Amino acid sequence: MSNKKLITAALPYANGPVHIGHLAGVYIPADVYARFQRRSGKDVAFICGSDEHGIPITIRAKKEGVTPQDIVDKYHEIIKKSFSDLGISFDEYSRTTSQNHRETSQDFFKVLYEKEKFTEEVSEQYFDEQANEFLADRYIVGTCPNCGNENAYGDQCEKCGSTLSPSELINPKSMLSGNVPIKKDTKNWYLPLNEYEDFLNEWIIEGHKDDWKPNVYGQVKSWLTDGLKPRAMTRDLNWGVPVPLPNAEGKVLYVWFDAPIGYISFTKEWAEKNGKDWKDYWQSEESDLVHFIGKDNIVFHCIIFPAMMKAHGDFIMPKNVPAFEFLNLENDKISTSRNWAVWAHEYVEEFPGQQDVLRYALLSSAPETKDNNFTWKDFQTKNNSELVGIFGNFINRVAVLIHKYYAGIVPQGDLNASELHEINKSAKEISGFLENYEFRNSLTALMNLARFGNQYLQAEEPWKTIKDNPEKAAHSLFVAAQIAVALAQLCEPFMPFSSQKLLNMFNVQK
Ligand code: B3M
Ligand code: ZN
Repeated sequence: MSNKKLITAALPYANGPVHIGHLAGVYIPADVYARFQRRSGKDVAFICGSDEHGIPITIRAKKEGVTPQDIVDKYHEIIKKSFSDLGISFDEYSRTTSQNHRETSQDFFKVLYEKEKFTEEVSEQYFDEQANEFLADRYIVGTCPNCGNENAYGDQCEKCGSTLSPSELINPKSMLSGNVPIKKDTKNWYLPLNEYEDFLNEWIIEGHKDDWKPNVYGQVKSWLTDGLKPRAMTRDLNWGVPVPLPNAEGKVLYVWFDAPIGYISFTKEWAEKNGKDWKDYWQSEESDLVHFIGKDNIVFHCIIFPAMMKAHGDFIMPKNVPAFEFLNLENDKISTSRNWAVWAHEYVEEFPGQQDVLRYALLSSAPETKDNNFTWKDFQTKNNSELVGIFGNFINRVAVLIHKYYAGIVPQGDLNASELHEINKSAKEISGFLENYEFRNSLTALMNLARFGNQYLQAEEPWKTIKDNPEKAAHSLFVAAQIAVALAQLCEPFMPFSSQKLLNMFNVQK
């Protein structure tokens, strides 16, 4: 088994803060997995950073009347702080506007270019003569051919939900100047994804039928069944990593070309600071690469980025891509534009010291296999009846009883076979589930150990036996303390803040 775990979490766009949907569907599960692997003695690199290029950034900048750089500077800091406040234990959290990332992604592009992996294609694109810019699909508005909505975008009509291309719009207008755009020829570099179909079929469809999640496997299969087409890896835009070729002025790398390379650039930054070699993680069969993402990113992580890495030739393929579905809030789709979300940075402010409650609540309703729902009522129930009522209650009873009868010193003892078995069984269950990306089940297994602890105390009744059978009472509380310590250790990936407090309280190590 490989000793290195290269764990990545999707790079959030630095065009707004992160919300509970992002946390439940990517960052908290990824963090649990990374912490669990570290506890298991693996050499972990847990890598993330802000995605600071692409249209989402420039649109936000236009809306706020500031530059794209202003936008990414602002949101990078907010996002980074929320992650650290919530205990997301990235080994590196960087950003795609770093100089190192620019060089790394340009070098990657040049390797593909020199190996003649790209095709050059000229196509007609809408161009705004007044703004002197080619228009990204999102920058064109017009009438939807399907429902007549006059404010449909070049890529989508938000009224009827249909996917569009700019040339389908009736009466297209540029959002930059309001003028009617002209069509103009432009040359871009394409990656012929169709040439990677055999490789992808063999690697994923044949090779990962049984170990990848059905939602991921199914999506990849349907893309491959439909057939892949060449996809432009460059864009006519003025925000992004410049295409490193002569005569490519005004062209940048497609954001989905540079962003996943961010995983590599950020690993380099981390490795340099820590005296490691990034290649041991990216270019060695001794390393397991795992991408945590949301379901809307599956095609990029299972088809496009692997095709890029295959074309390059030096990189390993991901072992798994555990993609999550979406989380709704109070039965309604989370929406940034409608401000329907629980924002991570606001939660941290409004519930100081309660990070583990959110981690617990979001994990237990993580959208693992289908979309799921978050409600405040449920959040409250999970806190009151599970965290406080079962877990906290057990720990508290153990601590109170040991203080009361033994002045706070755990009585000496030995675990008998069945007591030992019970604790080990929980530890095994938790790790079995986590190895399998079953986060909800692993959390249930953890809580079951606390439930067992409560039942054990109830059956043993040390508060009674202390009077006529003090030896039995001492044994019961010794066992209860072992369960409590096991809980303190085993809960670390899920609830790192509480774990630390409990470990201090029991004066033991991770
Ligand atoms: N920024 C998209 C998203 O947040 C994107 C992920 C990049 S991962 C390389 O959906
Ligand atoms: Zn429409």
